[in-house]
Amino acid sequence: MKNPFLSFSHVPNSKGLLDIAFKRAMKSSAQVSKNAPILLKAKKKESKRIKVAIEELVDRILIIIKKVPIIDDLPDFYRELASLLVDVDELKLTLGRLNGILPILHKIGRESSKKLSQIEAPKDADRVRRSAFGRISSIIDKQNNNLEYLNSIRGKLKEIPSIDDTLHCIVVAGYPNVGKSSFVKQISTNKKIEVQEYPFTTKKLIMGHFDIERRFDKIKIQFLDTPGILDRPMAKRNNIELQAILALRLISDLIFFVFDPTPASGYSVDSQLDLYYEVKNNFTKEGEIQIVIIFNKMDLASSDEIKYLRDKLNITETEYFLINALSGENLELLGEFITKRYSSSK
Ligand SMILES: Nc1nc2c(ncn2[C@@H]2O[C@H](COP(=O)(O)OP(=O)(O)OP(=O)(O)O)[C@@H](O)[C@H]2O)c(=O)[nH]1
Ligand SMILES: [Mg+2]
Repeated sequence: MKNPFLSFSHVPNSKGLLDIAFKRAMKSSAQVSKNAPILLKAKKKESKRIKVAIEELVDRILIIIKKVPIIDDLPDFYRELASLLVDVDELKLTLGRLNGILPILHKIGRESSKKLSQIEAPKDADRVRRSAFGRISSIIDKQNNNLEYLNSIRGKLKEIPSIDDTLHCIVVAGYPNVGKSSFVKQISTNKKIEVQEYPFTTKKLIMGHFDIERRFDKIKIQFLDTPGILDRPMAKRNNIELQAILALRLISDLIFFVFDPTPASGYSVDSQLDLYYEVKNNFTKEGEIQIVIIFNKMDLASSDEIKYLRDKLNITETEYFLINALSGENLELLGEFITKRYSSSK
């Protein structure tokens, strides 16, 4: 399913809303016969302006509210990810506060109509309209923080990758700084992925694709780059690490676990091993989901470092891939592995 937050469009601030509403109001024209008394003309003109301004604001606010997906109704992945990225209770309260001003706007409309019906001089109609616009402005201005808040969370939610659940999804996980992003960037179509020499460069889930060419068609495989995870209790993990956990738990159908056998990442091999076992024990659905072991940074790794990791994992030469994610060395072996594994699927 496509990221449901893509329909959550830009939210204008209070000034933007008021500018549009008042501009439309001032351009509106009331239907009144040419020969009508000046007082009646003035009343109709200003009454129409107030009505148009209020209708415009109510419509726009309702659109803003409707475009925010109802998080509780979303599929697990999007619902849980949204809860990691934003405070869902605060979002609900914000929408409630915005919704709460609608009856107040309607009330201003009714009160202004009553005042207009009581005036005796045409110039008083203008005064009533100005006072109504003043009250409207102050109510909308008080919502500015709420409008800006919606816009800020929109920025975070629209960056959630769209996961196509009709396609396979390989989740690439491991410790920070081991080369996960370098690997996904190298093997997938997504060349915009950021790679840096410091840990926690990746702060969100990022999608790349890998195409398996068949005789008559192509199969698209999704590759999900994830933030690094530290070996620590789940309750201590931050919302960045938890996004990776969420991807492992809910959308992987194959896990690529990347190790850095060298000291380059700044994290010990033993901590990486502890994380590996945690992932293996918790996210493979009792063997249903395979973990592919990748030793990265082969250009830096000594044979002792590789042997140490291999012995600790108790695996043979054929049970892991040794790669250089920067140069792409040996990546074709992984490409062949993926092709072999998935080429017979739909
Ligand atoms: N020498 C060498 N450096 C590598 C290799 N792969 C990645 N690097 C470097 O390792 C550093 C981290 O790479 P990233 O791809 O950002 O690592 P990451 O695992 O995505 O890191 P986080 O997003 O912070 O978790 C960068 O400086 C890369 O240039 C490799 O195979 N060899
Ligand atoms: Mg990264």
